[in-house]
Amino acid sequence: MEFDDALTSRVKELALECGFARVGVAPAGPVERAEAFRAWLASGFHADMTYLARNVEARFNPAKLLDGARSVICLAVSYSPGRDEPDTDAFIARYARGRDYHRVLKKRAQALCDLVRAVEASFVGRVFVDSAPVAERSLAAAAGLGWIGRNGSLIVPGLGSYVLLAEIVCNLPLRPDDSRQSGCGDCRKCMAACPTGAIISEGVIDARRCLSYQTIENRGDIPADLWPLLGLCVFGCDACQAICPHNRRAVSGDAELTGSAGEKPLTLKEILTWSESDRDRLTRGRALRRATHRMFLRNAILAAGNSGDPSLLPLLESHQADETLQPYFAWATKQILAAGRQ
Ligand code: B12
Repeated sequence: MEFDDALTSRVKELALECGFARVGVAPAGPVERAEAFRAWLASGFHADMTYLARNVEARFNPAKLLDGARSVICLAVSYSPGRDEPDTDAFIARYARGRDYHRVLKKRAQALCDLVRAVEASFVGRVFVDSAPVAERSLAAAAGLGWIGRNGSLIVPGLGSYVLLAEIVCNLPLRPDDSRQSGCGDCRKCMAACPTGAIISEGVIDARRCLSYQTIENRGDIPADLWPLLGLCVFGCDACQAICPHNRRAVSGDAELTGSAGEKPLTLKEILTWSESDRDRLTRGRALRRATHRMFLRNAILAAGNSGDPSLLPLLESHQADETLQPYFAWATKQILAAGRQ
């Protein structure tokens, strides 16, 4: 295939102008790893995220997502705090502390499409941000943005793994980048740091044990054996990323995503007193919105139990009457009372 090197360089310059920290190109053809993905599904590691089992072929072949597709422009933005941030007693995963990344990245990618079209009128492209069956990490790795770490995340040299991904599948003949070697070396800190042992082998996560799945995706009940392991997690978990040496060295990321643009950190006291409309108002425009009011309460009650903080007991009691939260309430109360006796 003939590639247009001048156009490739111009597209990459424009991507940086649109606010992306990294850009790379992958060919719009079959991506290796479809078999590993199928094996992951067959093991049941996807829990109840049954949508992942649909359209596996398209997920690993972006050519199926656009007629005439030739290239995938892979884009990354950093949300790294760039320092050790003090956490409150309600742990919110870093990716969800700022504005909703789907919106932020989509807007920037659409602006990039407009600029590319102005340079090359024949451009046709489709933007994806976690919005369709697209193997985003595999594509980003194929486009040389970084490597897949033992924690399963894409690690970008200089940025670490606190990055979010977007793609533009397009018809332009862009030159693909080379993929990179892993930079994890012998380090296995992430595997040891996972509170639930969810990293069952290198880069393979059993979502059923992952606290990110349990607190953000699981709309039913969290298995009781995980309650004490949840720690203070109310929305997601960063244990396998916070320990990563590549994140300790990373520079700070985008203010829109890190929450440094003005979002106030949440506390257990606040969440435990939220009404449905408080939750609605305070999660608007944020990735936090994915959890329902009941999920926030369920998670905050468990975190309160793990905090051992007696000042939270009266707030817990206000949820006693909710039948669906009753087992969590009973357990958390017992934990706090037991902590007080020690
Ligand atoms: C389902 C999902 C989850 C699930 C399952 C996670 C998992 N590890 O599979 C849950 C809810 C647990 C989850 C958690 C998180 N998620 Co999530 N999630 C997704 C989603 C929608 C699909 C991922 C998927 O298909 N998983 C199944 C596994 C088997 O596939 P995979 O992770 O892509 O793994 C493949 C690659 O690693 C590849 N591979 C491995 N080695 C190599 C080597 C080479 C050379 C190549 C080419 C490929 C390759 O093979 C694997 C199998 O096919 C993607 C968005 C998307 N459409 O891709 C976001 C996504 C992966 N999530 C993201 C984030 C931010 C998170 C959290 C950090 C959020 C949090 N803090 O709570 C955690 C991290 C947990 C972890 N350690 O993985 C980001 C990750 C960015 C990054 N730096 O990697 C994504 C890409 C969203 C985005 N648009 O930015 N997530």
